[in-house]
Amino acid sequence: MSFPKDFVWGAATASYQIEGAAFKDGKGPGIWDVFCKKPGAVWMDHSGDVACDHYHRYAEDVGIMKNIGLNGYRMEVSWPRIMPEGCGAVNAKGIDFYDRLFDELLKAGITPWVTLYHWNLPQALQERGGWQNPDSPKWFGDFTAIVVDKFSDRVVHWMTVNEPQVIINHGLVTGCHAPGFKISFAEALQAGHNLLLAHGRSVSAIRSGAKAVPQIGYAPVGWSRRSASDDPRDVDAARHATFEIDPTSLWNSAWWMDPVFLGRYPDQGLEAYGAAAPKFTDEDMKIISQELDFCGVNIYTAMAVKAGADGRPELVPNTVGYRMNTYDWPITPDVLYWAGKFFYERYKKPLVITENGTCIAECVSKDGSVHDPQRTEFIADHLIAVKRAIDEGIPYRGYFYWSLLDNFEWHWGYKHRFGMVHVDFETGERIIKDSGKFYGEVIRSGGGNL
Ligand code: GCO
Repeated sequence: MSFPKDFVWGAATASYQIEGAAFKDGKGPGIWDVFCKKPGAVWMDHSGDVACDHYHRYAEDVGIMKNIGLNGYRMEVSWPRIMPEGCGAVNAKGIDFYDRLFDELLKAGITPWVTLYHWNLPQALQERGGWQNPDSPKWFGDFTAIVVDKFSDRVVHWMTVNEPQVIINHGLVTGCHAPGFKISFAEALQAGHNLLLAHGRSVSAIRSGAKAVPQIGYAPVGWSRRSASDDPRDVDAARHATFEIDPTSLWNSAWWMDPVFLGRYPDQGLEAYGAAAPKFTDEDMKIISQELDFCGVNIYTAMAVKAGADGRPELVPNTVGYRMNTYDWPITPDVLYWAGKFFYERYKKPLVITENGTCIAECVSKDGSVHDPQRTEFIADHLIAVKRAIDEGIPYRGYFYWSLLDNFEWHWGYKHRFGMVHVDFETGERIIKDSGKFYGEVIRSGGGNL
């Protein structure tokens, strides 16, 4: 099996989850710095105060990436580290950190792919209403312009917003994520509209300010349904279910991707959400739907559906004892085939898996290694599904494993280990797991060892 010669073999992280140095060198507080201080908000009251201490250990981590053989690295530029108040003043020491990190990556032959918003909102902006404030798109556009001005001589690949579904649902509806609010569904959808406008303003800022021709994408949750079989009726049912919108839920793809790639909210979604749907203008939709260069999607798992007697999608229950990770997410490798097929059919853009990974309760063995066969098999099986899609003409351009390092898993703190590199959170010691070594063999063989 071989992948395109220019296929991007990467791993992904996010600033709050790995950097630490949460209050150092001029960085301003972000919403997660505040949220973690609320007793009980995060498992064991963990925080990203230190995390993987990547802020100080970045050169070692780039060396690990090179050792594994990555040719791409998805990371986030931390908004509160660059602009402590979210607007206005720029923190020179923040710029300096990312200058050094980008230089280290390029020296190692690793291409940086930059996420501009992976949930790290400056607290000062949250205190002005955060994503509920209609000025938030401008705030994000201005932040983007500064990052592009400083780094677009070395950064060509950009993703604007990571997982709008989670930002709005977890941050503003269930409150399990920062800032921990529980607003109404209608207010949440209006905030979601501001977030999509912020994506659009960020695209404009990249296009107008980039010093090199940029490749711009976005990294929503690639929410989907798998087909239970290759029977066309099941495939049709899975395609329909992948883009259908549940009136009581934000968990879907079409509401968050149709405006960006097709320039309009899906009619079925407007009908389903009814009076809760946001107020918007044609001008808004033009801002949101500026041309992108790729369709990034974060995909971990998906349920299967089959066609019922009436052709309508019917969920196929997980088998008893189904394979799962420590989040209880089913392990469903063919999701990368089916989701790739359906997203390419609808949006006609080259695809990048901006996140895919699994969390396992592994540990350091007595021999000093971390043996994680489940993760090795996870990576192999998901890449085999990507190759099946590529062989059918679906243009997958890259795969970013989530995550490079074990890291701060949001409101679960350090409970779930996703990394292909083990981190001892007491000492900071890194150990490349067996899966990381396997991924290196995949990269060196161009997928030939799958
Ligand atoms: C997400 C986030 C990541 C998570 C990872 C595991 O997709 O939720 O982008 O930051 O850590 O997905 O949940």
